[in-house]
Amino acid sequence: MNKIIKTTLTVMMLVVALVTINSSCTKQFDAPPAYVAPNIKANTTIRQLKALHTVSGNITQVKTDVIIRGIVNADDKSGNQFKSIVIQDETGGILMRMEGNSLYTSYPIGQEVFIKCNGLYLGDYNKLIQLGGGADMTVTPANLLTIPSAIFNKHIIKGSAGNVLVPKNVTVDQLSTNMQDTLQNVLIRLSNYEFAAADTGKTYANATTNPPGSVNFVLRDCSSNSITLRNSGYADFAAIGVPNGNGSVTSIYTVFGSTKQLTMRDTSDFNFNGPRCTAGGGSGGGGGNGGGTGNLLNETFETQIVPAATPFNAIVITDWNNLAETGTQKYFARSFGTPVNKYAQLSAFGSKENIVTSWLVTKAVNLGSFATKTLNFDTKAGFANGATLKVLVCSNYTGAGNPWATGVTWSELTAAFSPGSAAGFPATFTSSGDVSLNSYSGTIYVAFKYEGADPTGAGDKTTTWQLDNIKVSGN
Ligand SMILES: [Ca+2]
Repeated sequence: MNKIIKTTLTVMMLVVALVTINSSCTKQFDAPPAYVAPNIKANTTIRQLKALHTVSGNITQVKTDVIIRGIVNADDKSGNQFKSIVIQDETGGILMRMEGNSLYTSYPIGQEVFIKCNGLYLGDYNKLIQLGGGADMTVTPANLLTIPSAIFNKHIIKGSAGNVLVPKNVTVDQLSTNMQDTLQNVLIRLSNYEFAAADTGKTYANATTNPPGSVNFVLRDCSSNSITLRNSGYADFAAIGVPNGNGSVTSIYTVFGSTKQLTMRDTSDFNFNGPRCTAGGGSGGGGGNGGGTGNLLNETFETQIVPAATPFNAIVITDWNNLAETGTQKYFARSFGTPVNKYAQLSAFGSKENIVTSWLVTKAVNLGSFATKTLNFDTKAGFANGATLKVLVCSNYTGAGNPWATGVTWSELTAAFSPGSAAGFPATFTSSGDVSLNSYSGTIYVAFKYEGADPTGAGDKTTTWQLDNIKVSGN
């Protein structure tokens, strides 16, 4: 009897050990502790707080227990924001001047924050209202100082992470330079805009000058509407060419005095891939792109929202398609590392689906009249056991509907893919190398097709593929 109990115990321990080994093999990251909401409530809206600041140039200290709540809509990750983050609630937005760099590691886009404003200072920079940590009254106009990092935790209480902000679709007429405008420092989207033809060969800012220089562009729509886009030379996208087409731009609406401005977060805020307003003008004779370098597509996934723990979000990018052909698996936005990098990830693991075939299809890419057209992307294959990722290109997809439908013709491209690691993840992403698109012209779509399997029993092909930095450039 004793022996039976002992044997049973041994078997049970073996089972426990096997389960532990199995889960430790497949668990890729330690789960963070469960989220507990802070015990704090806002008693004031951002609009009400901003209403306390009526005279441009004044700086006043908040001396009552005002608490606002907001979601971070822009951080300093790309470097286009400097020593600041921007938050918004349902009533408006406000910029917070904060000491230090890499603020995004604590206050990334999507982070909910409660601001205990008592003791902080309210001011403006050329009529854009800001919250700061002090005032330098020795200069004219007085200078609003940053909030010292030592008192971040006293004034900034973190709530939930990974909140998704939907940009407000607006027209430029709805934006005003009134200091109390409720759209200032709010995430907005303007449609049917483009860079001036003379600017299409330029980069987002001047990265190569010393010091790097900010650049102002005027974006125009096909009527006579326009708005200024101002980019910092310190932004990590400063050296990238601006997009040539026409489309929507998502940005933080800001003002500089009486100038209406956009502050972009990253290049993925631009979706300028449609035909330009005056197709016969700038591109007449096929020379519209001559001499310039075009950044036709550049997706870094950095504006995706990645919660600290499950459930993660499927990748959502305007005019992209993230679709499961067989099974139900989609590409998810995930992140890793310090500083954090975001990417698209898909694995058949845990799906229990016999066949997992999934597509991530880019928006339309207009190859224009460039002579040399190149695709680049990075991949990493973890826990590799046979699931494949292919890169495909198509000229007759419409951008909507099933890319695998009959009559939609995809061609597989030859590219370098991550060699993969069976035991975990390779340390680095593998560059695809320059994949030529020279045999294509006009509008194309690029697709990444995952093919795996997670059947009961043998035959697993559950490799976790990670995909980043999808770029099409013309020269
Ligand atoms: Ca990335």
